Amino acid sequence: MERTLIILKPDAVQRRLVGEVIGRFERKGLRIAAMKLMKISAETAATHYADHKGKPFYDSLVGFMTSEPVVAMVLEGHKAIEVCRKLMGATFGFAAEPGTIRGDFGISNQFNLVHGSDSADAAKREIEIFFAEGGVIDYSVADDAWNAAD
Ligand code: 3AN
Repeated sequence: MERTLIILKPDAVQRRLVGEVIGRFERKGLRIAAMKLMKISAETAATHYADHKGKPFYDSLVGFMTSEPVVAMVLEGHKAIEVCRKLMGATFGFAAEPGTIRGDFGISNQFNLVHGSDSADAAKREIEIFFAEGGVIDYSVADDAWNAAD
């Protein structure tokens, strides 16, 4: 079992796509291990996007992510990181394949609805940033064994 940090960005919340996007992750076979509606502070955004500091879109990205509430969640499941990235689609909405979240609901570069950790190291780091106070719940679901079987 693997965990990943997913953020439904301000555009997903503003466009009332929270249920639609979470539904796609759930239907695929991932379970919610933690979830909260929150406003991201400037400090949290700077820590989370430290790798992008200095890039031309950095200030606008941090401004966008801190502008309105987001839903931060930890999803858990077999190969959760890769599965979520595939469901999300390519970074830019205009390039993302139809059938993916970004491909179906957006056309923008930066307003691309959802963030998902891109590696195991990133997932660990990002879960610690967004759920520093804890709140990630360990539990199992009935089909865990089916999903993890070869
Ligand atoms: P992903 O979210 O697919 O992992 P990253 O990590 O390369 O993509 O970029 C993080 C976020 O920064 C993206 N989700 C997007 O919102 C924004 N971003 C990345 N590249 C650009 C760009 N060239 N112009 C505007 N925004 C960008």
